Amino acid sequence: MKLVVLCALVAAAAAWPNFGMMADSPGGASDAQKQHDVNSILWKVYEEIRDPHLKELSQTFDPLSGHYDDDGVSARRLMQELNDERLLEQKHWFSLFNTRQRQEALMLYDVLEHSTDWDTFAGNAAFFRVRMNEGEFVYAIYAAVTHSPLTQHVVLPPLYEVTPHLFTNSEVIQEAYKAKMTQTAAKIKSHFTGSKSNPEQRVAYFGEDIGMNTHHVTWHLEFPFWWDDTHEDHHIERKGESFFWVHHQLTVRFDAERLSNYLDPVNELHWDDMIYEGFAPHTMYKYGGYFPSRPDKVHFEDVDGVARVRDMLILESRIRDAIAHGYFTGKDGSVISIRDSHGIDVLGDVIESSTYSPNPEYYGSLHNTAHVMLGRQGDPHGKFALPPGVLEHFETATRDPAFFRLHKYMDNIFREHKDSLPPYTQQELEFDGVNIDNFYVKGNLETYFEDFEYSLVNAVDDTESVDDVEITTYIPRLNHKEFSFIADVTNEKNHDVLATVRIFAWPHEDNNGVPFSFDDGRWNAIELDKFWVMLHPGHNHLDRSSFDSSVTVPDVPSYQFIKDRTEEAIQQGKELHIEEFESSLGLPNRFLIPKGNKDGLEMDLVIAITDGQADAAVEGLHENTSFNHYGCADGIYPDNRPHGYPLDRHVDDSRIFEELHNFKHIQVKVFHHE
Ligand SMILES: [Cu+2]
Repeated sequence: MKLVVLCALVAAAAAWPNFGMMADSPGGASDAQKQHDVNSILWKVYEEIRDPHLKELSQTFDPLSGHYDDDGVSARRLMQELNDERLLEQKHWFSLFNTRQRQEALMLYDVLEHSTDWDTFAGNAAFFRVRMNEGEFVYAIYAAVTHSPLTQHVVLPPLYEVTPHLFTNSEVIQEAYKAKMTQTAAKIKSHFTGSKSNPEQRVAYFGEDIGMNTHHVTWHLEFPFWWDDTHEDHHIERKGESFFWVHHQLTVRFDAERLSNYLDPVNELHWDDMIYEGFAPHTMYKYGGYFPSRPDKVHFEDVDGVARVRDMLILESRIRDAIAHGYFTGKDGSVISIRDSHGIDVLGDVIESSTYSPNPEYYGSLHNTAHVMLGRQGDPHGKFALPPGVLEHFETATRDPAFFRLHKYMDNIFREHKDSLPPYTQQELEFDGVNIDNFYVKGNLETYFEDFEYSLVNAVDDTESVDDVEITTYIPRLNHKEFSFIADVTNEKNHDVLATVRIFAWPHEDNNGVPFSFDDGRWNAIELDKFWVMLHPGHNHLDRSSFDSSVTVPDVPSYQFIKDRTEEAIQQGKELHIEEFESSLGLPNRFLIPKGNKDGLEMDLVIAITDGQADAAVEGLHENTSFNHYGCADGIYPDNRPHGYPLDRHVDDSRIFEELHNFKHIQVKVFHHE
């Protein structure tokens, strides 16, 4: 429910009959009160609860007496597990890819999701916070706040300040402990993992950016692979396709960052090939030791209890067979055709795999198993009792450069399917009566690094009798100057027409200076923006700021900022207004364009204006362009077209595009300012 108005309204109205405006927030508490409780329940999550009311609730609340829309089935189930002492101990690592741990976290998610009033939600949160594993607890809270109609307007505090260990180098964490022990305030400099002898270090700012990590974690929270329609109140539309798209965009963006840093695009990882790049995470669990390392150039090994390399090859060939056939086989032997625009959605469900996969028994779970396989290559037989690897957490996965190689492997499977569809014809792409006369960028495409500071106060242990000292860390992060896309567009009709504006860019040439073909370029296209406008008869001047891009969101504000604003609202009896931060699903706006370089990273920039009436799945899109294009977990996805349209299909003859009046293709350069 964290998505913008357009998506949220549709589902909330259906799922929650009492849904109203912010003032009478559903569930019997104000938004500010809910925000206060969520802030407090996640604060110092490894310590005792500090908020007196929640602390009392943790002792007095009885989950069996709460109000639920499932007759208390979920609450009774979790209480039974608790009383039977089957739940994972506290102060132990947690990984979502561990089946039993995930089930436990989801048992609590179910209890919260089925709570119909705030007293029940907050009571359960307090009760289980002191009785369940902290990692499971945090996951359940994040998932429930994301999806519960009760928490529609609650802003989740940045995960990197709730569980900083997963985002911060261990050297910095140790400094933080020292600062706490000596009661000396500290502002600690963070470095990216690795040394300058490692070429991968040049792009570590991408995989280790905490805003990018937040985007990735949030996507997986909004579109969970465990989401089961039989237990939830709605179906998540185009989840498999969104899985493809969000990872495709990370893949092509990472390659653009590499080209800017004079590195070759990544090669795909393969089961019968070597894993060339090793990785030393320099990250530790709060409880459970260091994340395991992997040396350079190791061959994939079977992982005990997970899968054999051979199993992975078999799964892959079954999926490739289905692509070649143009259909999957369902559990009951039914034929599920994928030779159309919807095919990518089925393929995404199969590859991830999610509960939406038509036949997980046969096609397996390529993505999730691959993450665990790769994560365990440091200790495949469990000889050293190491905890899960970075790839076994969405928070940490992108730190390992092998993540992008693994996703390139899956991205190429997706491409095989997309290439099996017929190219769009000129007729399909035309938008009659609409001409783009001029297209350019106003302002400079210029990137730079800035220092970003965040708090580590939740990383260290303490007790109520020991005062907090300020402990923060700062790390460089990529940003860009503001610029605008300008398009002069003529509408030859004598009435208004609704139009969809789609803007993409791709690097002009590879690391050897060889220009990409239009077909390769368009596959590597970074989506920069998508919005709807009403074109009036005659001339229209479109001026779209880079800060308004629907691909991106503002960075999540600090935990302290959210707490301060909440307390202010409560004290003054006012409404809380932090809605611009309700969704952290998009990429941080800082990451809109890839880092430039001193020669200027040459890019192809294209704009396509297509028929908005045919594209729009919802009314009024031109009045509210702030939807998030990475998907719409709880409502109708606004665009009828496939993600990446009109560049999503193979292009035999680029003249088809170049001759369109509703398409423009220019070259630009992105510079970097040291
Ligand atoms: Cu992912």
